[in-house]
Amino acid sequence: MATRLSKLLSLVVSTSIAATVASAAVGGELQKIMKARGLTEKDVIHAAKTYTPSGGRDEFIVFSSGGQSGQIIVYGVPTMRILKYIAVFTPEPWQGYGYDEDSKKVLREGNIRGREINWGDTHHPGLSEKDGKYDGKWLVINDKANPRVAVIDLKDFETKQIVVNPVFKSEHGGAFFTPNSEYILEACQYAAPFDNNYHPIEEYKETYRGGVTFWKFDPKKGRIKPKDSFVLELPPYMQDLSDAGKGASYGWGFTNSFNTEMYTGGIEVGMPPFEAGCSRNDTDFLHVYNWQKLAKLAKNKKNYKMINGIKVIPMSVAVANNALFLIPEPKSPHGVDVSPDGEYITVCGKLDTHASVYKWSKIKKLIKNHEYAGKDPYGIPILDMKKSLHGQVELGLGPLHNQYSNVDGEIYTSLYVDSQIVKWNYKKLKVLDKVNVHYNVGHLCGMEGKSADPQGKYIISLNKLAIDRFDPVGPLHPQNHQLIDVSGKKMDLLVDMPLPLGEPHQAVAIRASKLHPEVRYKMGTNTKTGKPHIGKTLAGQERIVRKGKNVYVYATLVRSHINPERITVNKGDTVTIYLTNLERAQDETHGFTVDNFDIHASLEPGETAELKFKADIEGVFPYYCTEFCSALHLEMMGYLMVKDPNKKYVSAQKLKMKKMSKAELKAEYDKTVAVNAATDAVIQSVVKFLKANHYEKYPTVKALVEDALDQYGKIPEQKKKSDAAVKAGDYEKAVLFENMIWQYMVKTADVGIRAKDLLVKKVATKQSPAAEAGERAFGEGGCGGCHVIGKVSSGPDLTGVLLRHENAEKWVKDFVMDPASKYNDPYVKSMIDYFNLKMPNQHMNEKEVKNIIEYLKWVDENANLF
Ligand code: RUQ
Ligand code: CUA
Repeated sequence: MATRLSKLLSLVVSTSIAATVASAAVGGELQKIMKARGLTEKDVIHAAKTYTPSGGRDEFIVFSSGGQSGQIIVYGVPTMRILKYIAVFTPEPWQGYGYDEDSKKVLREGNIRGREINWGDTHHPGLSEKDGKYDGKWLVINDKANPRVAVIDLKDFETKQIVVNPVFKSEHGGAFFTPNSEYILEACQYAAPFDNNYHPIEEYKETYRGGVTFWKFDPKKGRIKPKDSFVLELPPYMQDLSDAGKGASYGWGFTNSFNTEMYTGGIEVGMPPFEAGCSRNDTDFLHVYNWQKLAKLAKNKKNYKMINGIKVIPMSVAVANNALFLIPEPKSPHGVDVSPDGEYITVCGKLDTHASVYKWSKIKKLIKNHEYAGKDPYGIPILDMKKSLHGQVELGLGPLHNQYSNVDGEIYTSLYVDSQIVKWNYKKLKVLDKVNVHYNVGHLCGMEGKSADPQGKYIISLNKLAIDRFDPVGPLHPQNHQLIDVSGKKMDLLVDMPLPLGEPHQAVAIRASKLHPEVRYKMGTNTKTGKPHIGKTLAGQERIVRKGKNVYVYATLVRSHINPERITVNKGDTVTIYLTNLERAQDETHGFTVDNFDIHASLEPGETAELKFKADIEGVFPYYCTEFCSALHLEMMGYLMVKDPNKKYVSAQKLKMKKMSKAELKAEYDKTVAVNAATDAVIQSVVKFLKANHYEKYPTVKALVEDALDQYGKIPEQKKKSDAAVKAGDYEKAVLFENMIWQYMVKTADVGIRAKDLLVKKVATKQSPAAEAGERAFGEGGCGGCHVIGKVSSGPDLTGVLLRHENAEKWVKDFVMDPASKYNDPYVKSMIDYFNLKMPNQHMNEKEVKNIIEYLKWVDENANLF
């Protein structure tokens, strides 16, 4: 046991700590926890591999499709912590998506034939590429149910564009970028007529069609250009997953299919079901096409037809130009995945136990020599399967998808039926390892595992069923993503993560360091277009404009008020509210709603949004900020008052309130001014400290100081108004302005003190691990409730406590462990009298108290900073 434990500890404990000390100290406690929670050594190692301490970051960021939620789920690896849901095809109120006018415009780009669609079946997220590597700029995802593709900007993780496929009626094999983000591939799934008319199923072979759409992408602007995009018409085989060639196979694309039988089912007329007829043949077809050539063809009118506003290249044109071929592949295949160098194309046969590895150089040679094994009923040349294959490997039951790693030849494949991930070598055609997953894995996600530069390290298994893995929450279970460490010879399953938001199909992972999201927008930005918003409103420009029955409100939000605070309109008016968040501070988002009107906006720093509604009911409606943004968040509100212009309102003002005398008001004014002067003195002392310690040298501190000064800079304007009120003899108003000054001072001090605390940490001597643990124990043990370092609060200041007593370390230790034993000590007695409080027993252990003493030593070393 002793050796096993020390082996474990050397993994768990940082090697910088002397191993012997560490195992003695941590071992005891760790062992206790392991016993109490029933954890094995292996469990603890898995925890250590995935746990990240508070404030720590992940190495990779995963974008997972949100399935039927129509959203995207963002989480970190290895912690598997969910960071965000990106609203894509579905309204999402927190982000205001679908509840403010600008995001509604994006969502409504997804209307099909003039009709609103408010959900999506998201399947395959794709990251933009440069030279086949992820560049961290754009993310796209497809909707299988309503054939659409959406573009998300990774600067702010917001959906910017949705395009509808005008000819497909269903779509699955997208969205996949070509290696320089020239195009996004989107392959059809269920074949259907390209036009919008009725065609009887008996004419399936003649009038139903499959296809691949090539969406032209502008990688600079991050938008799809539908006018420059085109569709390749394909037979009504059910096209499935696709992948763009890269490296050796750059310029080509690959798409699987099933139901090359072109079976159409018909249970209701006594036919065997679709599933029986569509898997009769031993093989289906891998479609191989040259998108570079097709793109050139699409430039000339004679090569395409316009259908529903998009260019469609007929199969015959593609065939005549040597741009389309078929290769047989084992029946009902699913994933097709091109190797990092583009030379190998691995196809998994859902109903076959094999993976088939095709070799690009062999395919290329057959194409070059026009060596065909035959033609399909539509005249498309078929290449010989054997002559195109590098080889086949028996993997297990239900192979679906593949991911590559950083090791040459290494590939990972999901086995749906066997509930396993298999690691094998696609060059040597050899199985290397298998690991069980829970249960029925669909896709799997490697770290940049489908790019030209896979990073290895982890595989995530995206399981379709969770069954018994989590606490039951009703018959609908969460989905289960499992993280697997693949850095060693054997795969090691680390942890389960439940995902409760639709069935996530595929996920893509990118190195976190490649993402550079913004902290704030340029003031007044329409975030959906990136341009200045027509409703941009700066401080001082707030106004309400009426044009007939339209009322336009130009409003601003800043901690902690909304300007204007009253909006009065007539019943029947259409109200447009432009809101600008004037904050520049990091994470200072304000939300906005008018109660009862089904509108909501989320305003990140610098953002302007537009809300619009018809004030069709009379009444008084509070509006407020919906994000807890500051201590005075609840006060961040106003009233919308909707009057009926045809009604006469009788005044209800009956109560005569006693008013304050002028002398009383003057006294209140003087008191407020004095409080402000005292608060300002505190601020000035903090500013002095910050300057003396060169806050500008530390970017995080500097940003906080700038935020604080932002607030402080608003004071002179309020002061002017206060002075003017005094001059006019209106002390009532002057008091209110002085109060506003105080609010700004509090906000300044709030951030300023945070900056000071941070700066203290930067300039103070480095804390020993024990002192660090002591500070934590001090905080968690509740000591801070009475003791504030550097200040007398409801208990004495502890700076210098170790100098105040003889044999002080022992004295403090005894006192903390058993305060009552010293209640009669004359010094303690005097303190109890002074503060009218007794030091309570916080039941700390000896270790914690020792650490706290180390922390207090560190405090004394740096006493000049507090
Ligand atoms: S699919 S579980 Cu919709 Cu990507 Cu294979
Ligand atoms: Cu702004 Cu709450």
